[in-house]
Amino acid sequence: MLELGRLEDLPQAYRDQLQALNLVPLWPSLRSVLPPDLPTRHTRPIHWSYQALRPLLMQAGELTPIEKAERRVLVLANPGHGLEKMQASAAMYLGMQLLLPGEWAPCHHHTPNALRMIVEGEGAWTTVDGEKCPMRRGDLILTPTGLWHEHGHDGDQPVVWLDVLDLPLVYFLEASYHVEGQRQRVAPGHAERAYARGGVVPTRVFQRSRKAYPMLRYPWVDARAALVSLAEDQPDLEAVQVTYVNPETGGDAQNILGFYALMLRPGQTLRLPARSPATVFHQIEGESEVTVDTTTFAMDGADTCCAPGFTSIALRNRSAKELAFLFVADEAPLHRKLGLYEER
Ligand code: 1HN
Repeated sequence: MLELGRLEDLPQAYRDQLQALNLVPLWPSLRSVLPPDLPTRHTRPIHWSYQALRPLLMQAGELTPIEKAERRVLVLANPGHGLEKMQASAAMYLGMQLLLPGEWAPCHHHTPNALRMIVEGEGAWTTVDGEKCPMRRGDLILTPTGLWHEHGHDGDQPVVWLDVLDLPLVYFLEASYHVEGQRQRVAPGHAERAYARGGVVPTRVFQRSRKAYPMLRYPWVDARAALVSLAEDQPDLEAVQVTYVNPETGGDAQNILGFYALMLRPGQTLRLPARSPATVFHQIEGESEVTVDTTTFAMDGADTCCAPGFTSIALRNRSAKELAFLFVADEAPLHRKLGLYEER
């Protein structure tokens, strides 16, 4: 490969003149923005233990009232990006949010897309675009760009969920902002009932317009049952995985990030190809092991980890008897839309 000139090779007076005119020579930086064969990734393989973070999240509940937080969240930040950037990967933000009994996280909407994966507790709900969605372990609730949302809690135990947002990307695009609103009026209907079975969708006889996001809550009982029946139907299927989709289009549930649920049979090891997007794993049930290139994480209940793009990933169910279930989030829809998606 051609050896390129360095900045120091240029006379200081010349460099000063460039700087005064807001000009930069490309060649000293060309290799760093366009490295050979493999992109530079700031995203590091990182694991966040739920057992370790939970006491600190509960402490946040004592230290900071909801009125002083709006959203009481500990961000799962990737040190490779710098903790202050609050990024798990180039496009993904992750946070563990705590809502205590009786609390209300006020209504707003914003440009980044959000998703909740419920971790523990009962009795909380989030109202998205007028639909009141109960929150139970493993449920996935979409909060797509621009839709009003607020969280409340009528139960008697803390409720915790994992937030996944495309905030780093939207912020990078200088398109991130929010709008405050009033408590929503709850409309009748729960789309997960209207879209309860695969293969059939409601016929729109009188209703002309279609919602961009027809289904907001994806109950864990249904996703889990889909995985179990897929595994029973196809005993030789290696990757027992389902994609959370928009039931009207069959496309990804949201535009930027992709969401999936994956089942590992007892003792199973699943090797995934290296792909361009970064991936996040969250243990819903059972215990597994995630190996990213040469780094191995033991995943216990509600643990979360991330893998940079272009790494090889192996998933292993650590139990010889029990099934293991993982929630997976990635940047694949974004990479596909941009024409950047690769598998190696
Ligand atoms: C947000 O609006 C929520 O609505 C959670 O619960 C996390 C992180 C960054 C920006 C907005 C929520 C968020 C957020």
